[in-house]
Amino acid sequence: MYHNPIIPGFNPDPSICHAQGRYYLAVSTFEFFPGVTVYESGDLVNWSYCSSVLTRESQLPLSSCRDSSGIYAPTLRFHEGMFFLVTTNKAIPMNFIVTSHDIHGPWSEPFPVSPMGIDPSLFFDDDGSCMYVSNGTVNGVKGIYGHFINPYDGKPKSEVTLLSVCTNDVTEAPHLYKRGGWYYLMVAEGGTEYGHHEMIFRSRTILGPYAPDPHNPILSHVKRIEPQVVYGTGHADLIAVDDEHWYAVFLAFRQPSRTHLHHLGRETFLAPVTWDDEGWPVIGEEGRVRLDYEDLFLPQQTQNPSLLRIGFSENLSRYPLEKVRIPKDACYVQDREQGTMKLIGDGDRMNPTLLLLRQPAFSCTFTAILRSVSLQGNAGITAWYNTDYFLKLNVTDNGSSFIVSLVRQVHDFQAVTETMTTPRNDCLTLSIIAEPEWYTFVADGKELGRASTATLSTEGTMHMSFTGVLFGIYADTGEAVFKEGMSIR
Ligand code: 6LW
Repeated sequence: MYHNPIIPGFNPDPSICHAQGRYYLAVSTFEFFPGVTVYESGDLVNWSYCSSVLTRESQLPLSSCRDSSGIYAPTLRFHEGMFFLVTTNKAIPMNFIVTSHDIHGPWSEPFPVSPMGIDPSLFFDDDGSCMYVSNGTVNGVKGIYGHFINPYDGKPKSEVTLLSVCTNDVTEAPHLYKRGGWYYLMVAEGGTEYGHHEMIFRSRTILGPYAPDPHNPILSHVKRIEPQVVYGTGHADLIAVDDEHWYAVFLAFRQPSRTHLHHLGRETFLAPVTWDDEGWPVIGEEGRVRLDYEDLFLPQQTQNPSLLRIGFSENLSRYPLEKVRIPKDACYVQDREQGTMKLIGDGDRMNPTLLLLRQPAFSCTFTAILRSVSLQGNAGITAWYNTDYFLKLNVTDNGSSFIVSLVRQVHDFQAVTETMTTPRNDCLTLSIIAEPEWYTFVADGKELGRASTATLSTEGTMHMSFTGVLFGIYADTGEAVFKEGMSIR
């Protein structure tokens, strides 16, 4: 029995590989730093944070990155003892590969690969050759293109070949597989929103021509069937546990309530894949997937991915913490002995001082404990979508009391809607209580106010908005000390 999403919250564009007895799954991270989050699992259903791939500014130059630009969909592969990750930095733009013998890194400096197009992918054939595949437009023809490369330096080894013409306006996330003497080319179509779906083609030779599966799409929730919670299924990657048992990981988003909006972002789902008599894969139940699966082949899901507690006395690289664009190390002062984290805000709107964790469930509570704010400081906790959309429980210290405010940033408008004063005790517990339609902000046990989750919905946050809500602590100006840690429960 397992429950979807297997990796909840903002974890889109999953790509999976198997290495040394474990499964590793990489997701895209856009303007967030570090880049490309990797999760690991021994059984496909219980996942935990493993590592992040792009951890140095030289690998992840995001200074000119607008919101939802930066790192687009990655593909993660393992071949002859080496991990290969290929992805796009939209902010430059550049497609590149990084390699590492160890999934925990350090990963190599990026080396570029072309042609440019998004969602690049690598396929290692039985003879060890490596094909690089991506979408793109060559000589005015929009399609999926492939050519052989040296995966250790990205250099081309053959001409670029058109594998498949795009018949849909948006065709992306191409992945190649081999089974039973066929090469399969799987792609997502329709854009990553409500029209998203997955198609498959096959050929006896890697260069094509690729013929479509007569049952396409092989994954689609485009047709609304009430009651519907899961939307936008697509961007899939396949994994074989053995010859008979195949699974697909893919992205989808959940709509929690009567509002036709979603704010957790695109999440990672898992569904069984069966092969029909003609040798075509079927994802889920003829392309529809469920939240709950009773899968006797897989073990029981025992981990609750929505609970997280991190302590400031711990090594924080064990946790999927994110910052934005180019974080400044000097603005984060962790004292592991004291179990505190001092944040220093320098008023830099584009590279703010904050420490974020993805919101993993519609209903959950995020809590942090503030010990002090000094030097005309503004600090607190936030429900963060991006630099133009966030909610903050902001605290200032006037020497005798804490002043707590609810700050809302929506589009180009910022307002302080509620304010209260609390006694200046040793510390101040701050919480965001999330429910499907509301965030309630609480300081010192007292409810300050609530804000609609619609404020932070992907639909409401402008065109080309690909991320989701994260919770965290921040300091905009001055210094703030947080103690113990942060928790989501
Ligand atoms: C991703 C691509 C997409 O690379 O959005 O619209 C990009 N589709 O598959 C960001 O997730």
